[in-house]
Amino acid sequence: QTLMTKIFLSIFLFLSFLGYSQENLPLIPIPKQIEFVNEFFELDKSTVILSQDSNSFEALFLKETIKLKTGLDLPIKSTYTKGNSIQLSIQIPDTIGFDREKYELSISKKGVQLLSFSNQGLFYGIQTFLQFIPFQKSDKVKTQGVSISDSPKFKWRGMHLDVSRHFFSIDFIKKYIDYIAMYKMNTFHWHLTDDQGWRIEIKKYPKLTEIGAWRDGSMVGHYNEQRFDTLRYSGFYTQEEIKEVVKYAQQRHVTIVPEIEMPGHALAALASYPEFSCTGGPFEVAKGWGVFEDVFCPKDETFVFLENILSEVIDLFPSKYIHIGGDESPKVRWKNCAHCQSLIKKEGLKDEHELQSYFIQRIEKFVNTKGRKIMGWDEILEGGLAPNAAVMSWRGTEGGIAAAKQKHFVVMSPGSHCYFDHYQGDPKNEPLAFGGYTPIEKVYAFNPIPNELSIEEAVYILGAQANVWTEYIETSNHVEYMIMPRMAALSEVVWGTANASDYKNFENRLIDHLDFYEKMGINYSKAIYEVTT
Ligand code: TNX
Repeated sequence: QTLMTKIFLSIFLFLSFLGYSQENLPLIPIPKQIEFVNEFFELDKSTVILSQDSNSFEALFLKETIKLKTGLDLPIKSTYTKGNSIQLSIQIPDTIGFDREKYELSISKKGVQLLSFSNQGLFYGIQTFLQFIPFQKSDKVKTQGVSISDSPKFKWRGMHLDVSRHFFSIDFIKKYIDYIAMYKMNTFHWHLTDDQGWRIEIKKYPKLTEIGAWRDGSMVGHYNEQRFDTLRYSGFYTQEEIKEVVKYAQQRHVTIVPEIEMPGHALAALASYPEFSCTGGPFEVAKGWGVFEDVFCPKDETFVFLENILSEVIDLFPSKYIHIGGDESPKVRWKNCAHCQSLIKKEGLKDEHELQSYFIQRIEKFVNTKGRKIMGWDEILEGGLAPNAAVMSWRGTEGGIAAAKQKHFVVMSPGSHCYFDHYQGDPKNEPLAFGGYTPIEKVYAFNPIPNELSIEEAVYILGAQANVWTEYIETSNHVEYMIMPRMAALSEVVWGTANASDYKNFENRLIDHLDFYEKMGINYSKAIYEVTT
């Protein structure tokens, strides 16, 4: 061979190798590091799943999903057998502060090796490996050789769901958790209470669900039309059901953060126990959407009531954070309440905003005594942030920026990029939505760390989440439509590998996911195919 042929040959090999690019792999979120190996792994009925613990959830999950997608029913074994295998191994970390979410996946002719420091990392590696396997009955599946090293950028990779405006069954909540886990997200923010319905059983206060979980009609059509139906509407989760869901989520490495709204968005609670309002009521569970003037009154009895509720909530949910709401709480009742005004004087407060801050701080103290932390919507900044509170920034990123500068932890969830109740396509082709326009490209372009923050301040940004308010979303089918495929885009943002300038690359990888939704019977929006003008 002459030198020239050698050079030509290597250029040719190099170019054909470039043909394997990220876009050919249907991986979402795309891993941090991928190296292509020029060989294939063949999965067939002789393949064995090797797991130190053959009863681990991770091994079973891998087995069941391979079976669902291909029909192949692979055995799980705990000791090495010769031949073709998918090996799951947990490594003992030799450093403190190791990354439990990190994993390494190598796929080669010889087999599949998955390595992590924890079951959580293994689970993410499994999710990645499963994306290599087409959803197609087959007794031989060829997968591209790769060597992947991967870990997420953000700790909080969340999805929220409002179950007050409309109620969703436990079975659907489990599916929702499956979707979160499938995209390696790790937080489910469960918005359990609001004006239109109280959805969690509290043993000490049974009227919360006997009365508060029901309403005598619902708004229909757009808010501006002010039309209502007269159907009784209800739904709530028993504590037994909640325990079951918490366990289900734990297996899938999803933390559930419950939200109990206060002092506003409290009409369902006040309809059940009007004595905790400033006027004494009576009240009705709200039928329409919006913001209501009757809120919890900052009386000692109200704090006892809320603390008893929070105690039961804390016993059910092991999450570090308990979300206490704090958003959209009108101050007019407090302005006209003698008790509130004398409390303002007694505590040396300036106004009702500082009274709200006093309210949240008092709740924070209680939650902290239980070893937990509070998180609230960005309104909790007004009148002074409670000392240990984390902020969820929804009215843009400004609240989050202010909180991070005060060294408080932040989850970014701005209406501009993270509201999945907004339209994702041209409103004339879409079901009625709250308003706003948040197409998938916009979600994909979101950066949870605003330029205004220094490197030291940016450390306080825990991550981001999408919110799904359900005023206009009545069915689980419609919830799926609103989140899919936008949450795929968000998952790559919070995993930290989204490249907004190469949206096309993401879109190419998404095609296989749409096919997966199709085969799984998951509803999704086709707005992505819309020609934008
Ligand atoms: C504002 S976002 C709310 C919700 C509504 C939502 C509609 C937030 C903290 N509060 O109560 O459902 O707008 O998008």
